[in-house]
Amino acid sequence: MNRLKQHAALAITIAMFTTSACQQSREASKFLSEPLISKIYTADPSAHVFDGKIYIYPSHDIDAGTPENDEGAHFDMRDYHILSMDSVNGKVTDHGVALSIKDIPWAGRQLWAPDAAFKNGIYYLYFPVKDKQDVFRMGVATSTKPEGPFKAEPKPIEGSYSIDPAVFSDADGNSYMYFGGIWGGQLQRWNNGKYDHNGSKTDSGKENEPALAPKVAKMSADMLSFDGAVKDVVILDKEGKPLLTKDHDRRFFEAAWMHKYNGKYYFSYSTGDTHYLAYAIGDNPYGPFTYQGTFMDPVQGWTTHHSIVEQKGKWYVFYHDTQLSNKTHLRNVKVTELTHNPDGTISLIKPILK
Ligand code: FUB
Repeated sequence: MNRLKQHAALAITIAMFTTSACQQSREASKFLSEPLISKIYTADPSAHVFDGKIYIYPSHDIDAGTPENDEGAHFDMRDYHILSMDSVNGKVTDHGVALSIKDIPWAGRQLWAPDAAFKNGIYYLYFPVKDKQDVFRMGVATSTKPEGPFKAEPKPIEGSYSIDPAVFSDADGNSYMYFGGIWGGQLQRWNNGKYDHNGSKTDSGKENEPALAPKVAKMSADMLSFDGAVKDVVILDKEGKPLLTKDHDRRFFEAAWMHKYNGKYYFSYSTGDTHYLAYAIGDNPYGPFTYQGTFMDPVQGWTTHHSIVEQKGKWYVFYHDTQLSNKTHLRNVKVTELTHNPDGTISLIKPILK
């Protein structure tokens, strides 16, 4: 190659590199945060601090080739991987398969959003999966290590149904499971403890009635079953009236989470079809909770699901979007800081930068 050609080749290489670097930084700058891992797709991150370290219990999204339908059949997940990091911005470790659907004797299909808890030296992994009759139930699996592997109990938790378990342990040692999800999460098909296989696919039809309530159940001392009846989590507006079904911007859809801040109980959730993360505050784990507002604007992607956790005096929200794939069912988990204002409200987070 003569000198002129060498210069031209170098100029082209530099131009290509600069263009691609610019594109990447333009692309990256659209989002508030970057995916925590990119080797596998992950979603619905339930984060906990165990032994000072952050452990994330996410769904493991895969492209199973299952056609999309209104009931979320395309979210056809088969196992869980647990992620950990010493602190936010630290290296993220994927601990590999912690529990596989083939090792859950009663499971049919679709391992959806899990959560975890720790008590008396045992780690508990709670998970929703459809049973062999295609009804979502909650299972529990145990391990002596936060990252698993976990061994599933032979049967679902008695009295459990629907999706998205979030287990909150209070300072007095009592633990509670919050759960439920409408539409694909099947909550609208449950009435007085009975499931209607031909029930509605959505919550429409009762627009002026109180919205379907998420559920809460106290956990038994061994964390393997419910101690007593499942109760409604009542969410009221500031006038003390229940949120209505037609109030899609505010009513509960799925992705329950509970955290405690300054002695108050913060129940947070996704509004589903309107894609907000919202929160309501109460004085005890059962509520009622008073709706406060949204704390995260819609992410890229249809679903939005989060967890809120404190580490070293800072609060974080773990969430997901579809930055890596731009496909609804192939998501990636992210984290950003969350701020409680002096009056107890939570500052609004904008996950997409304008
Ligand atoms: O990951 C499957 C489902 O999508 C979850 O259970 C919902 O919360 C939504 O994120």
